[in-house]
Amino acid sequence: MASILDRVTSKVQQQERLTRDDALELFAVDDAIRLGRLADQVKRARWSDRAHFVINRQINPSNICVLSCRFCDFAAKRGRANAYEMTIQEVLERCNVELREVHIVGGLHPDWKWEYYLEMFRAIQANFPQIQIKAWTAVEIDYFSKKFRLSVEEVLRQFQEVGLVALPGGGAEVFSERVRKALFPFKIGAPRWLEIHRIAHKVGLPTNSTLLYGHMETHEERVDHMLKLRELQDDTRGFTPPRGAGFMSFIPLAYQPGKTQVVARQPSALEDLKTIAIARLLLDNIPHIKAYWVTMGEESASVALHFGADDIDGTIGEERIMHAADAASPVSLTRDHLVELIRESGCTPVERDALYHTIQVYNDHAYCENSVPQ
Ligand code: V47
Repeated sequence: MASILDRVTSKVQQQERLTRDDALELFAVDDAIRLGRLADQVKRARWSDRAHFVINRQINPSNICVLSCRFCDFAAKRGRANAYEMTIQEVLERCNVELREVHIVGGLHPDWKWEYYLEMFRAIQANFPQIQIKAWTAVEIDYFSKKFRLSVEEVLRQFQEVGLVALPGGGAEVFSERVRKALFPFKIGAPRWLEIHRIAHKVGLPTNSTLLYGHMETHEERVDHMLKLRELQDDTRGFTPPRGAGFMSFIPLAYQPGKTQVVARQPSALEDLKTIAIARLLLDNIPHIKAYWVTMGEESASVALHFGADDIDGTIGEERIMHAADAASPVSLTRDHLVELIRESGCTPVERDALYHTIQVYNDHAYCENSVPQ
């Protein structure tokens, strides 16, 4: 009988979709190198040897959060020594003229007013018109909608008016009620997360998607999570022609255990690479698979560019969520460092904006603009 890798190879050649069982069997294969090569072929058919990155900055305006999720080391209660809140001026101080994207997410703050959130974006737009704002997870959008008694559509519409161009993929964790009850019982679950992304796609906001893995979830739960994303993407992609507003990317987030004692250590590099490869093969309708260097580490992220990933996020500037959980990676990387990292892995660095439009292709030491197929 043909092996799972033979069967999946033939499905890939025939452009046939992988099933739940295929993905589960792939998690069990020993030949991770062959799995990676197959995912790399699929990635290359779409993106050639290109690897995307963005000059960006993460800003977490506050870690004060009404929730206390068991897996999270970032959130704090007001009055605790590590609790902080930024003024709009402090948010602006983290922006500069080099940036293409700001990625803004934070705790569910108990008292900030709706106007504060809108004013933050207005100030960024007024001072740095070249910056695209990608902000607020579905968890935050749900919170704003309930707290300020606005529909989700209205929350998104008002943010779009002041510059929001995309939603990040956070807050999805893993779409499993079993895990939710154990690790984040008061946070929205899969149906609401998916509903909010569906609405975002409908109003023309592209979004990202994530999976938090390497804690107590099973491979079945990982695969079911990815399949729910694939299903939503089938439904909503193309809501807004010509580009369509669906998921732009999928980002597997390797869990950093920090002080939570949920697990003793983060997933192995092999587990990270297999998850990237299976995502590339299973998520045939999500264009970008991101190897997030902050959680994977630079070393695994550069290998992941040969296991199906075509993106490594960006310069980041200041990362607080994973570093609150003692992530070993740096908090920031320079553009030159990212370009070198990608080149050393044998790929062509492609600088992009928040919506994956090409800014520069770094061919050897020269570059040409806008030459990557979208
Ligand atoms: O939702 C929290 C995760 C997410 C830990 O959309 C942790 O481009 C690992 O979503 N170890 C927020 N993960 C980060 C996020 C993200 C990051 C980069 C790019 C994009 C994008 C989105 O981080 C949370 C949660 O799933 N998280 N704590 C931890 N200790």
